[in-house]
Amino acid sequence: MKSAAMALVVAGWVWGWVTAPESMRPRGVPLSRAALYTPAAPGDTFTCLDGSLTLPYSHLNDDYCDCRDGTDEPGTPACLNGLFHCINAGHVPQDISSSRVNDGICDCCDGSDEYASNTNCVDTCSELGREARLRARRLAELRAAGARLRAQAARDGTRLRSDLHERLTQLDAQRAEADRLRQESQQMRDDAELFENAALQQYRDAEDAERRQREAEEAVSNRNEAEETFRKFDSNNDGVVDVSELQTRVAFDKDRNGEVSVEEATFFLAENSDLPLAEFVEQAWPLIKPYLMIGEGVFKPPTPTAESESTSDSETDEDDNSEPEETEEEEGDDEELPEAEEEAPEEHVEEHHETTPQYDEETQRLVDTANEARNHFSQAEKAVRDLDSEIEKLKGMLDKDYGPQEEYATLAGQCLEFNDREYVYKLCPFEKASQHPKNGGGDTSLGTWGDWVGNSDDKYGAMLYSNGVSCWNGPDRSTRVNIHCGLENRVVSVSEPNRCEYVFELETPAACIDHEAEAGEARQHDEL
Ligand code: MAN
Repeated sequence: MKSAAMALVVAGWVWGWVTAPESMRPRGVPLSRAALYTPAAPGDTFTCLDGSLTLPYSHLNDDYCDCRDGTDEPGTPACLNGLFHCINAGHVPQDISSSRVNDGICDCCDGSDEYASNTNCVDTCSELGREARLRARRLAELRAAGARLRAQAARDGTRLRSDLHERLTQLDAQRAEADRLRQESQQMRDDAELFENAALQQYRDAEDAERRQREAEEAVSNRNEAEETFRKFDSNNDGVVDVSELQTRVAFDKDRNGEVSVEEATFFLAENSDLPLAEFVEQAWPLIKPYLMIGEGVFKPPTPTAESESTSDSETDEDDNSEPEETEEEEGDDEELPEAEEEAPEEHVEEHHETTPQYDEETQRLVDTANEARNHFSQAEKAVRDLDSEIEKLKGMLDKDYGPQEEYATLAGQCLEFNDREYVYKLCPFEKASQHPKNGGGDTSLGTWGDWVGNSDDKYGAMLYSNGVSCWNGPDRSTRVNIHCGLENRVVSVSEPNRCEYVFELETPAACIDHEAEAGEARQHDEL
């Protein structure tokens, strides 16, 4: 035994072995593989670990690369694809590319990679190991504390989901009942309207007859007025009204220049030089009447002064036909009459004030009943609509994935804010992300809830909110939310690594998994 150990120590000098008895291995080889590098008997050969070549042990770590996989030179930089293993006692062992061996840079915390360079590496493994263990302990404590909160969140989330289910069942039942009531009230409304319509028909008929009568009377009076006007305008009684007869009427001075031109008068004769009675009534009267009505003050001209002016027109017209324009000129009123050529004043429509007709008692009772039935029906319709929208909202909530144990469910309905220099960012989990400029302006949507997008072994490690407001000359805004274990639900940072692509870091107890406790539970389970 003793002599075998001696033989290895001697061989170490030859093959670049690390000679400390606790690490009997060729340099750069992990202890777990040391046996592969140890000859079982004198004369044994070494086979590259990929099996590609067999060589004498003396070729190991001789600074010449023999194996394709680089396994004959674990402790020298000879093979480009070789790996050098540092034990890093007191910290975590590490494999570095063998090209880094003796390159003057201390890569391993134990300095073992620089065994033949001028660089003097200090062994910092104990210190680094202590810090790493402290960090790991703190993280484990955080996870343990967070995991208790997570368990609570999972219980709350599970209850929330079952409450939502229960509520949905109730709502479905309420909707069925509401739908029944709607159909019933629709039927009642239709029935009531049948009676109402029948009763109202006699009133409608009477109203129609009254309207027709009124229209007929109006037509007669219009015609009488037209004929009367014709007789008045036909001052020489020759059976036609001509342009010169109209030129004496100030009402036809459309451009208000003090005289009625031939063009103006011709316009009112529907582009004729004269018209007999029948044609006058048919063609000229519709053009003339509105202007005479202005004269009579039936039309309200655009400005208050026009009224007095119209009055003077009409008086002049009534009194005599001689040069009435003077009056206007003298009054210095330059208000314009309507531009008849382009747009004649609209036919005056008498206002009929709609008054609710007085019905007989029975009809009134049927109208009241129908009104009440209509009200009932619209209330019943609204009840169904309200239930539908509540059901839809609830289904939307139930469709979402709140984590394997519903531990993220209590985050739904909350909104978390993060303030940076320019913006207040808001995250409403499972709903939306937004950005609000501090110097005023509205919210910008950075996306609405999309999906879980963590990596394959940690699906719940990140969320995506997409289809936000589109970026000028760029994509629609979107937000990735990376999730970390923390004792509170908190957005701890927001960044925009690419334009309009935001990254939120969210801490939440829902992400705290106590690996140690879980491993313990798994062990207990296995033992049972
Ligand atoms: C706004 C903000 C920014 C974004 C630009 C892109 O200013 O939404 O975050 O980068 O628009 O134009």
